[in-house]
Amino acid sequence: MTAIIGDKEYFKEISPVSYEGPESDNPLAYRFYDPEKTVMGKPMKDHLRFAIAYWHTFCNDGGDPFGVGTRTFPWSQAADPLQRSRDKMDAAFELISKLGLEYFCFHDYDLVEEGSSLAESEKRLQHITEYAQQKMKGSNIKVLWGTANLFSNPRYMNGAATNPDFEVVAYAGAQVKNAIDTTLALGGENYVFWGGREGYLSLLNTDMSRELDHLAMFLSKAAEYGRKNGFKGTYFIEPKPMEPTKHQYDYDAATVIGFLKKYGLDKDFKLNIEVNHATLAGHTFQHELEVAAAENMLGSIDANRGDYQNGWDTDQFPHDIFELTEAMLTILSKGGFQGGGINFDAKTRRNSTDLVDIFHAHVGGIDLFAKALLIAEKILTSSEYPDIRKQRYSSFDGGNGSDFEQGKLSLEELHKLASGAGEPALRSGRQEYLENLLNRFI
Ligand code: XUL
Ligand code: CO
Repeated sequence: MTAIIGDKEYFKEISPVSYEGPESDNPLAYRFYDPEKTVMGKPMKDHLRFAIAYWHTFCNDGGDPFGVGTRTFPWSQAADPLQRSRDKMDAAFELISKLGLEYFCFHDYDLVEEGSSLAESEKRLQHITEYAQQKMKGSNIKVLWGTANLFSNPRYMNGAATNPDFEVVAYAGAQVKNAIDTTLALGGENYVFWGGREGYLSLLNTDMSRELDHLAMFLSKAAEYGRKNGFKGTYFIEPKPMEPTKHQYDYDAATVIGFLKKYGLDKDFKLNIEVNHATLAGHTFQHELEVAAAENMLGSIDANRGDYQNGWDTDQFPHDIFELTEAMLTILSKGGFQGGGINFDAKTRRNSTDLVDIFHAHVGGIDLFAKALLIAEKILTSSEYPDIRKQRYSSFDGGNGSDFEQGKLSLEELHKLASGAGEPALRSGRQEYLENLLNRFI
């Protein structure tokens, strides 16, 4: 059996992170994340289902458009690419288990480097799948979701499923088949489609309606393939409005839901909502969660934050307790995630060059979500918040309001009721009261 912590022990100086309580001043301890603690009827860890993002944490060396990488990962040094992929997986299992977590998420070409041909890439994927299966057997570490990288290789410069050249669409199909196979072989609980370069750089050369038809066809064939081969999990679409393309077709939750319904894909797909994608779309994180939950499609989230002065996807680790409390209020009151969890799609800054920085980043993010969960639980179970919200709509709980909800009142009847009733009384939305209430519990 392959050990969870390999012979090399990449994070030797770091002991397993554990819960020490709110009074602890140990920066590498959890002050709020107490995995087995019961919150509204189930263990905290089952509410949150934290996952590590393979790409940021184990692949991203800090390179940006202005400079090369700043990190030389010890697991990326072997001469042989298969050895490098095994070393990377050893580092991943070590970090995940030292953080006390149970899940990771991956793109196909995070697990291995893409080969010089499809056949070579498949061989590499097969190799790492067998290695991962062995490592998983000796641990409680699982796959929250897998996906395919359909955006890095130059062949995808004009998109993958929406590429104007059929050859590229077929190639993307082959890659998704392999990524679904890998996800299935690793018992992955979900499969994600983020629309990498599915969008346009210019409408002058783009037939948008044809590209959208192609995207829907591609997704339906991918979903069908997974089901035929025993995939029981959920397919997620991850909305994002822009970057890398000028306009991404999966712009935001509302756009994606409309698209899924138009093409009859809404039974098989739910949404993976990412904080920084929500803010790039001009929404709050909570807004996107509410839109998804309203359609029973709140599948999973990618946790991070943007920089509110910057207009791009900075993918920073979360640090805003108010934003997360609002989010947890929605998540908890809508019954949690449908199949998914919280994937840290976040990266340390380019100048955070110590291996321990990766731990500080995750410990902070995990603890903040745990704290927000506890605050949201208190607000929902022991404050006036649920009542205030309920009261606001109480005029629909009986009488004419209830008749209206049931479709029993025509426009003429509304006219008649209004004519007899005079000017409606003004009722405050009490926004400041509610904002203060959140801060009181925070
Ligand atoms: C990019 C992004 C992706 C997806 C997976 O902005 O969020 O990492 O989460 O492809
Ligand atoms: Co993401």
